[in-house]
Amino acid sequence: MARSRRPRPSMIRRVYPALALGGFAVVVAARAPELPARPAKAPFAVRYRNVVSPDRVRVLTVVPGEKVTLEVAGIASGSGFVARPSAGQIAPLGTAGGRWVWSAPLAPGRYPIQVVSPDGRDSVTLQAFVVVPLDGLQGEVLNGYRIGRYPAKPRGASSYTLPVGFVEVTPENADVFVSPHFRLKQFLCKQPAGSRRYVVLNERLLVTLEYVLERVQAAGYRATTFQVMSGYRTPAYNKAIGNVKFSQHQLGSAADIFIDENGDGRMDDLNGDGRSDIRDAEVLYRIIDAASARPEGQGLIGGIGKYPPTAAHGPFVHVDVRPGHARW
Ligand SMILES: [Ca+2]
Ligand SMILES: [Ca+2]
Ligand SMILES: [Zn+2]
Repeated sequence: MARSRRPRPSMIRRVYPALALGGFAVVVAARAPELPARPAKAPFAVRYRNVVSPDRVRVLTVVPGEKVTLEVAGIASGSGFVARPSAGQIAPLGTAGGRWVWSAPLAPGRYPIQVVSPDGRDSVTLQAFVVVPLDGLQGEVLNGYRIGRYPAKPRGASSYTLPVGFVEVTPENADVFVSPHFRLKQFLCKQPAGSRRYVVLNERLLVTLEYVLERVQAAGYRATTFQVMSGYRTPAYNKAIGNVKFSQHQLGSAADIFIDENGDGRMDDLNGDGRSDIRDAEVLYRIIDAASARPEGQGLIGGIGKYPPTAAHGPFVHVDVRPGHARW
């Protein structure tokens, strides 16, 4: 089966010569000039809750005043590591180093925390967001943004847990990276909105998307990121489009994705047959399914579904981080 292998000549990195800053030539990737030049992963991991990953940018959502344990992992000793919060209080845990409790501020907003290696050369940024708690939702609207009503948890459904709250998306924070290859705004619900918008983000979903992207690249396909056709869906929007009542999208735990390196807004021709159809979604689906079975993929991938194109959209793959295993 023919594949679009990387690198292809079209993926040329442009060099802007005269931008010499103190003698350094500035090199940027043509399609994503804002991405940092250094690798997406740090030589150490940071753990909080049930999330552990060396991604240099991570998302952390907390309720106002919440205390979260942060821990350096994946190396022999956490001694000498420093955690620098932009707000809130940080206190070391134990004497071995590399463990802290962060007490989040009370006001909703973004409060990045840097975890820096002993030599100061490596760091991981936790994009911490204090959310507007779910119980701050009065009726079905939050500050003019229509949320709708979360269905009560069905009995015995472990895969459905109500979100703790909402991240406010503003013009100032919409473009921030919540993982090395994904921005906050990519997960917004596709519903009409005024200036104040809200999103629910599952921290593990970002780790999963980064892992899947890595596996796609390892399989020889060109993918600098995924296009997120649908990330978070408010219950109001989910109902309006007639989706299942307990959709993982309402929890910020699912993304409908496709690869679009040629920028035509549609899944690329991954199997090289000259068409963009369900077979290309199947290529991506199989990679994600295989990724879920690998040791490092344990617990990262819950549901995977593949979808053919319609008049409204091209082919895509749904991936979510529900507990357990679902395939369709
Ligand atoms: Ca395309
Ligand atoms: Ca194809
Ligand atoms: Zn979906």
